[in-house]
Amino acid sequence: MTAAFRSFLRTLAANSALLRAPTPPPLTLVLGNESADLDSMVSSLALAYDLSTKTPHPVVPIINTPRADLVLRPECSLLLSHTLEAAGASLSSLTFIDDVDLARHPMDIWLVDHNAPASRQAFLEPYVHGIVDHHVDEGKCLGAKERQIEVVASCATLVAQRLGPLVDPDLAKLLIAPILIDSSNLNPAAKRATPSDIACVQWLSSLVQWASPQQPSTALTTATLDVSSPDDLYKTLDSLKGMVTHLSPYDLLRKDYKQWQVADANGKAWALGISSISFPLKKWMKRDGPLIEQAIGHWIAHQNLDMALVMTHGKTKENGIKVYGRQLILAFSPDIKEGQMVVDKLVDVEVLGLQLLEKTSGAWWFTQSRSESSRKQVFPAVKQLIEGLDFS
Ligand SMILES: [Mn+2]
Repeated sequence: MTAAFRSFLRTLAANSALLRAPTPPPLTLVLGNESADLDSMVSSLALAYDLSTKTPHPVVPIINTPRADLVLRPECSLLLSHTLEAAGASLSSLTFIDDVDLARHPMDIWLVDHNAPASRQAFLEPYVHGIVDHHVDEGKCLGAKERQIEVVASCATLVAQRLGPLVDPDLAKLLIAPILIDSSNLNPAAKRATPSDIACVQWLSSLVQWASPQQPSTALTTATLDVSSPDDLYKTLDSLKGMVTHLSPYDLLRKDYKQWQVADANGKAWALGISSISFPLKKWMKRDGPLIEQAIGHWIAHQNLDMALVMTHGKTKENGIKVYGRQLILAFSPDIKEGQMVVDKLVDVEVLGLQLLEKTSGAWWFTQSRSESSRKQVFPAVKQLIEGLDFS
């Protein structure tokens, strides 16, 4: 069994090269979402393996972010290199979005960890053959032969269930990682893990070949995944994921980012971008102060956004106790004159529970009292708000 997943990993580089051939043969592409977090990367790799056992032609997982951005996600590069190197492959075997021109030869596509192509990939919609996702259904790609959309903490849970008996120790370790990360280690207080995620972690954990606990623990600078328990795996990856203090405000904005086009009641398309940043606002403000607002302005200009939401989260000390909290910064393109009206509607959105901290010249700064609401809940709410906007 072990050999099957490992041999799949060893075919990745050659199959990726087929994509760039002058006349590529029939291929199936498995596309993760453009935030390219651990869940998306693992899910596209594992679903590609699952599909490869059911179709005669090559299946290529595609990481939906430029290759250079992998350094912004050290937890992803550690887990992927650990998995690939065990099989005799490497990170260079993977295909990133800037390695291919999807518009050149559109092919059979599976979307994983999202259910509507990113706005700049909207041309792919007619080619979407299947969907495996855990976000709110955006009602796109209705022609797909298979649409599996279930609300669980991690899309990797759904992919693991599909794989079933195909899961070997390597795959189990790969798949359990995003489920632990997305559910805050199955912490009930985080209100993420569903019974499916919990059952899946139990099952996968029993398959992983954990290292013996006697091994000395290593410092973070030489983070290793030869860990002895799911707790250790979670802690190692989570600390890497939380290592954001070396990133500039601009890199923080692009590290975990998604963008959409949403039409308002008059048919005007709004370009909406949402950055998710694991850095509590208080600490970030202390570090970067006015540079934050400046970076958001540059990001809006660079991405051509009408509206930017910057969601920050993390633990801060309140009266000596560490408390998890979320905050939100909202900013608009200078061309948008209706900003204050949008803000007035946004503070009424229940799923957010916003309280205004401050209004500066270019942004509104809030605490988000509904700290369980991540981008997965916030985007549909903001989408609905924009769809209802009528400034005529
Ligand atoms: Mn996900």
